[in-house]
Amino acid sequence: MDQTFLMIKPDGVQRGLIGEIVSRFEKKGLKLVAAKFEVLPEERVMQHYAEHKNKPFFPGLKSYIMSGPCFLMVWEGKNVVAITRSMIGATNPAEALPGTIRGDLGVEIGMNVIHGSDSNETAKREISIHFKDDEITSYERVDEKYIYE
Ligand code: DAT
Ligand code: MG
Repeated sequence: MDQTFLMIKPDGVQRGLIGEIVSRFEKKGLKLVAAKFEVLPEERVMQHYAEHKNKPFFPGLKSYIMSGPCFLMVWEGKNVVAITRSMIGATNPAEALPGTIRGDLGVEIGMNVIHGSDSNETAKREISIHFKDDEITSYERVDEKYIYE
């Protein structure tokens, strides 16, 4: 089954949106297989955002992402990367459609509530940055036979 890395950023945590956001993915029929709550250490922020390290917005992004605890998760499901990216919405909440997490819950690009991996390859890389293999569980959800044909 496909997996993805999702992370509620410090603004989402501070605004009390963890439950709202987790609830959306649960109700969709996706399966939570790992989670942790922590302030990200600098080393993992650098690995996670390696592709952005030379961008002008990187210093602001780094201090924002380390400004408080994040809620890190691994979710599993068929096509989970594409499904969660579409549920998250466009990078800039001002452009994200209503009904998406960023479209419903955010205003500015620098406070866009949640991170989600953008491909299966990125998901594997990001999961391995933030979780050890033995922190990822494997179980059956009782409703799976009414989610998958
Ligand atoms: P996404 O989070 O939608 O995958 P991304 O990978 O292009 O977007 O960028 C990572 C994060 O960096 C994004 O969630 C918010 C921030 N960011 C991206 N572009 C930005 C910009 N032009 N100004 C400020 N922050 C930006
Ligand atoms: Mg990205």
